[in-house]
Amino acid sequence: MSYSVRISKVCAQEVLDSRGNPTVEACVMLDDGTCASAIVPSGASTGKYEAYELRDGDEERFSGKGVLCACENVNSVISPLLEGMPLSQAAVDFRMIRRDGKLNKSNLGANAILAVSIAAAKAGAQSLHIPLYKYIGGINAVSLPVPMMNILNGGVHAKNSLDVQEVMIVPEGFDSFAEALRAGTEIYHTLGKILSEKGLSTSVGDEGGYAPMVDDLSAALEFLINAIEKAGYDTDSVKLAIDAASGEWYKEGRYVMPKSGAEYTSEELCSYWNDIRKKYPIVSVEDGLSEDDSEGWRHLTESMGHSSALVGDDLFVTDTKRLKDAVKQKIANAILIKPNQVGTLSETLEVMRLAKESGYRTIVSHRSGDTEDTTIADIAVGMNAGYIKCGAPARSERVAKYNRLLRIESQLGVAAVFGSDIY
Ligand code: 2PG
Ligand code: MG
Repeated sequence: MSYSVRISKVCAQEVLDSRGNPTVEACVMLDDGTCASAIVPSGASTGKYEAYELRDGDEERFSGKGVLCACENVNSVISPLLEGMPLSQAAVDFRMIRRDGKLNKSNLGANAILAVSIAAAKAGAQSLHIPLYKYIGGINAVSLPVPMMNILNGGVHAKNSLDVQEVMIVPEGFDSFAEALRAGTEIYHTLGKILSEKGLSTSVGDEGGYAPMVDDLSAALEFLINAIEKAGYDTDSVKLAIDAASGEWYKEGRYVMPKSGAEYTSEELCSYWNDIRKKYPIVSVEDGLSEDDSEGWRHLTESMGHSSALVGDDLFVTDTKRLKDAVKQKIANAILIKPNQVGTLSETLEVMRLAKESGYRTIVSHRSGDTEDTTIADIAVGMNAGYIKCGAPARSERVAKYNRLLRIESQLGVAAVFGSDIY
């Protein structure tokens, strides 16, 4: 889409994310007086093929995590590059990509580029007086994603005993997003009560899920099933999902779990996931194997692909080329979508289109370090993604996305459709 409005200025400033780490907020101004801003999130269990997050490395400020360089790149390189150009998302994004010149956007920083890319989309929507999801998806943007709610945290997101990073509930058997969110939230509160009755901690991890000292994954899953039932629901309508983030465990061809000390070969870990899948109502396993274990992924897809979503997060890093290769090799059947893994909105939408054409499910996702920015909710609706992953219904940066989806659902009214992969 191209408009007669032009970009008049772009600027950025350093703000904080939910872990208190600095991040980039960019603002795009148009010549019709529109001004819109966006803030980028930041991961902890980052995939090794992700786009480059530019940080200052000055140990005197925020232990080296400052982003003044990235902000300066917006103010003194990107702004002059875009000033005066007509607002067209693809043109804006590709001009920045070309100027950066590196595949991983390490010159300007993917954090600098993405903040501008998303702010440009918001400015476009605002200038046309339409919501962001409509700007992204036009008249097709009607479907609300099923929330995958990470209510029990482990891995590098929590200081507890659980090696698996996320244990989620998936309330999919409901008529609306609002009903699904209500169920998920009631289950979350019930889980809190169960844990505290057992004398376990109800303090939370980075994504708002509880982080108790549980024995292992089976114990965590049992807690969730108990909470689902005690809250008055059942496992026909509320399923389970996990994000193993197993790339964190992969050392010289073996999986070594840092907390429990357990060790697996790729084949053993595959069998473990298959066993867990048989015992529990699990519909999705994310990063069950490392991004560097393609042989293992092939094996996992053959053995489990018919019965579960096998989601590639670190495996794909929201990259079209990596997804294309996987489609050819028949690896995984679902992709996690994180705009900051690739660095522009245009590339994010491109990989989502490819996923849909290739029959892969799409799950739009937050990062463990996130902010009040709710763009991923609009991307999920705009692209009719089957699912969204944005943590527990606790901590404002997570709840902001859920609240945005509630508002979108009300706005769509009878046109709203809830459910996975309808289109
Ligand atoms: C993940 C994400 C979000 P991080 O692994 O899926 O839950 O974590 O942002 O730390 O990569
Ligand atoms: Mg993940």
